[in-house]
Amino acid sequence: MTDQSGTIESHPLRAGEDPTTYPPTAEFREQANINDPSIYWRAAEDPEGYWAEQAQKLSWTKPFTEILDWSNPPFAKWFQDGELNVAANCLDRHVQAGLGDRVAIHFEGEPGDTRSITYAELTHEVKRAANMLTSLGVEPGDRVAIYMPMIPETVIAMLAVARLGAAHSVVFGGFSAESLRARIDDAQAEIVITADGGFRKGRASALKPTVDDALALHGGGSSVQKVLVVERTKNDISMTEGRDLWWHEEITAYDGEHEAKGFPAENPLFILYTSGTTGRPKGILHTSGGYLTQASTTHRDVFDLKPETDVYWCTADVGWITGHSYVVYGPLANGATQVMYEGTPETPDWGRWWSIIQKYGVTIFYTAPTAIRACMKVGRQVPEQYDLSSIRVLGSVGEPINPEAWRWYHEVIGAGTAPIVDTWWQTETGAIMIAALPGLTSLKPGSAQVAQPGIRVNVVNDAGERVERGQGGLLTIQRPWPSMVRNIWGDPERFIETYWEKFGDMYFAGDGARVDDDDGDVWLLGRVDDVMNVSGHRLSTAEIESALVEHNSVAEAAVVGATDETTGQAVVAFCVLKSQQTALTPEDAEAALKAHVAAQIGAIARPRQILIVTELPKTRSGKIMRRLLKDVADGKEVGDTTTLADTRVMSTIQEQIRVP
Ligand code: 6R9
Repeated sequence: MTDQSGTIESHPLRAGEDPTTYPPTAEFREQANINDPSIYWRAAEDPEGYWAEQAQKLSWTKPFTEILDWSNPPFAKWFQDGELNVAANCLDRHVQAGLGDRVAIHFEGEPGDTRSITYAELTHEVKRAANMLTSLGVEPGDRVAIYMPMIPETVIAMLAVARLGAAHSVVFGGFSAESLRARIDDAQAEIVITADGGFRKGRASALKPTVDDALALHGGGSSVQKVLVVERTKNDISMTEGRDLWWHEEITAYDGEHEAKGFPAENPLFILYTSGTTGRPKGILHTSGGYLTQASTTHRDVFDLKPETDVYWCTADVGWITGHSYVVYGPLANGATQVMYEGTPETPDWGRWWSIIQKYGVTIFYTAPTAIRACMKVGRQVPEQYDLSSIRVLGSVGEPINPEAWRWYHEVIGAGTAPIVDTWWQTETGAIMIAALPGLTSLKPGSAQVAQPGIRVNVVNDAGERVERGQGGLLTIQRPWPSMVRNIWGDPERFIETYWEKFGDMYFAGDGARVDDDDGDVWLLGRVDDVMNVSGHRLSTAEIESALVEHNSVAEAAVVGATDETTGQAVVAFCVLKSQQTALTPEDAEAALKAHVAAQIGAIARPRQILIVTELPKTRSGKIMRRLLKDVADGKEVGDTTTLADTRVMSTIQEQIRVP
């Protein structure tokens, strides 16, 4: 369904879908990095050869001779006899190529302070930080926790850790002390890098006190030896003698001489925790050579990056995988110039993002559907006040983009011409797996469309058989890919069980999908497990349920992801209170429990609504029927209740609650 005329075509329509497709214009196609469709079949014929060719674009201190070792599935090894330094690939090699004066990061602080940092400067700072970390005892293989706002030092810290062959574990700054501590303990991190605070929504939001609280939990003893604190907000914080150090004071002792050593391609690069179907977050382990290969390849080809002229901006926080792969590793490995913004899109007003695009002449913009919907609500008159004509490619990530948001993004932000690449991938996949290539693909609003060259996906039924085109099923990935999750940190059994047990040698993504009858485009249909997607962030129903039942007033809790116009899904909890607590008004209980969840997990997990009920619907075997509760939360007619132990429960619940 690709043509060169730039005219709009139609494809067979399904309920709720937009019938229009948007082929690349002849002009875009002409200049695109990838404009020869034979890339798909060439990569399909020899995927390993394709990935090896991409890996060669990095610089290796010791070239690899073996591409993939899949002799012990599901534990893949890519390029394993090769050695490289990930940070040097993102820094030194650009400087050596004479690109030291190119801006790597245009930083825009929320209060309006700005810094433009060239590749030479960034390299210098990372070398100094690497020297500082070495003298604090960081060695190859160690883990360093990073709990930071969106400021350049966060990138510097990540790259300095990577430069030493150690692994970082970045914890999103919105997570609570409990969540931070659980992640520190699981990875046994010896150093935490943090900041006094960061600017969000017009004020300083403290971070260091949360680190203090985290380290004081469970009697105070932890793996952490040192806490390095970057000064950002200058809010009042306390420093623990012998443990806490100011970054700006320490760093003065170190110069910018640091030689990057090569490390094996399978050396751990980072651990990033994500929600799974149980209460305990999983430490997703990524390694070096394969990860960097796929992050950089997809960043270059999916966004059609021209590093000499483009100004790229991904709005994700580095606390998420999108920030790792498409703020730090992909763009820097490609020598891109990018914008990094500290704050929220509505500060000081909803024009902030658009003013940043105008100011820096952003050409490639990558954000999430939830943000687009929030901007839509505010209205097109806001972005229309700014000159967004520099934009030539738009990206979307985190959840399916509904056609209405797609069209708004396309027309209002992309002037009706910029292609939108809808990118499907996961923390576990490490890099983009399904997305259009903007010089080749006729775009279909709402579909992520095509597996990347060298990637093979299949939609299968429960028995692992391919479903007919047009039918829904489970999304699987057929072959190992370079940036795939290597393990769950410290828990190989859970790794096998979660992703591989269901279908043997195929990776089970946890998403439902459908393949189009006409051209095989992939449509994502949402999670098929107990993972919710709130504003593009993954939250586990089980994790929030266990936080709720830890509260002394709660006897039982069930959490569902209700449909929400802006955030995609929203957390709705149903709680049964302990009998002695029934004197609490439902309003008081709701407020107390919302605050409790935010304190336990983090503000992102705070339920939109907590409904106090006297009983939960269960099957005869005692399983909570969340499907029925989701119907209630969505204000829909409640589905089939025949398998309930007590079929009256649902009518009692509906009488008890008020759904807005
Ligand atoms: C990158 C990221 C992964 C889950 C994934 C899926 C959903 C992400 C999507 C999408 C439809 C897209 N998801 N991108 N669904 N279309 N373009 O978001 O990673 O936080 O691990 O979430 O997000 O359900 O399984 P992560």
